[in-house]
Amino acid sequence: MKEYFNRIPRICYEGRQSKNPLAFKYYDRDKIVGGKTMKEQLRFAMCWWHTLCSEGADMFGVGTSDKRFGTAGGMELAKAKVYAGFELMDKLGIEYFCFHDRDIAPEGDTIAESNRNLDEIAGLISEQMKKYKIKCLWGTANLFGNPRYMHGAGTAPNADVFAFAAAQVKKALELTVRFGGEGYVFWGGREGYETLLNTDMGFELDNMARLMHMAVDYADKIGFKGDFYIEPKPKEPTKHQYDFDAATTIGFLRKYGLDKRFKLNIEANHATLAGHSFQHELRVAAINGMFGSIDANQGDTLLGWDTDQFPTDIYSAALAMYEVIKAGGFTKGGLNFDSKQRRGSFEQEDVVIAHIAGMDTFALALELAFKLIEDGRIDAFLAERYASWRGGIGKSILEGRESLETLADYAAALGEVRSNRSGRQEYLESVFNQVMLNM
Ligand code: XUL
Ligand code: CO
Repeated sequence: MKEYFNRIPRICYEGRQSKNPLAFKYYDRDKIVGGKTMKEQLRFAMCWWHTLCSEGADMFGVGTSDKRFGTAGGMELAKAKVYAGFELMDKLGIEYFCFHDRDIAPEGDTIAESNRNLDEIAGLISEQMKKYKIKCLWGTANLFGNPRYMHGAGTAPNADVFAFAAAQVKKALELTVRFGGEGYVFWGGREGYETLLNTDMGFELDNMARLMHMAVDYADKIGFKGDFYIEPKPKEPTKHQYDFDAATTIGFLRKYGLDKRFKLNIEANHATLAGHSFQHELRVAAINGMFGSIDANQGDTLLGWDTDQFPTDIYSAALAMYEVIKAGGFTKGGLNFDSKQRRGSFEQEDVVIAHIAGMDTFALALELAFKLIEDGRIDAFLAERYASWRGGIGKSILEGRESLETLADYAAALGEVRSNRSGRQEYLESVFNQVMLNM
């Protein structure tokens, strides 16, 4: 059988002293952390689109990485990607993958032809899943690449376009069920606007929800047992994406009665584009009972677009894992590397080194997050900070025994607030550093 990553051995854990670029320094898959193995806690997934399709093209030039896998293209290439992808996941010890319909098979001239292509490749993927014991984390439909989606898909002003989007979602759901996928993602794609002058925003949002309700109904019909997710993103490709951030998306889901069926897939770089931290978006999802999954990557703080870099920022990853643990850990979700190596990192080794860097970062982040919780100083500080709600007037407010009138009397009797305490931000940040550096 052809070996596609022929310069890449099986990637093993060698420990923190190792200087071997093709080895894990921190990701020790069977190590128990927080009562489960690292592998079970982190649930890493390879994303088909960047890892097997993106060649590093940008608006100034064509790609630099060769992702033709020795083929002339078309279905031959789609098949080669299946073999190459499973070989790569196996070598890296990644147990899940995520896909768009159009990543795995080329679009044909008709829906029937596109679906035949998908079925043929799905057969091959199912065979490889069995062979390597690799699973599907989630599937999705690419409702943004084809020119027909120039004005949106579920939010298109043209009903024919909506019908094409529905056809694609139907097939992508069937494929996800066929692969036993644990989730199905709606990322807004071109669901947004360039100018409100040509946009009926309320109607477009109604239609976006209509498409999602149809998806839920069909998923129930075909026995989909996974979670539905929306992946918030504020801009790019449209100037304003309707799923701007976690809070906006939750408002949308509640307005349209979709909140019981949907959770959020939080992507780090999308959070920063929205002007939030990764941790903030995870916290918003969690406090609303909608934390689901993560697209693991990072942006560049000096750039205003979605650079989708492999995550290497331990600080941000550790705070993210702290939120994940506090939210009860992953159930059906996981850490999908929606990340691509830089355009200049074009050699075969680079895609592997990039995944190693990302996996090591999250392994360290996982351990650090548990250490922070074990250390207890942050939780103790928080408990103390809100102590006034456990007795006295605070308790009475929480129990519903106070009103504006009674509180006005209470405040007047108090004269002034003398019980404020420091927020100790610098202390808490130094606790974080101390725990991290003493690990
Ligand atoms: C785009 C993005 C997508 C989704 C899946 O920014 O993140 O790749 O993750 O459609
Ligand atoms: Co993503």
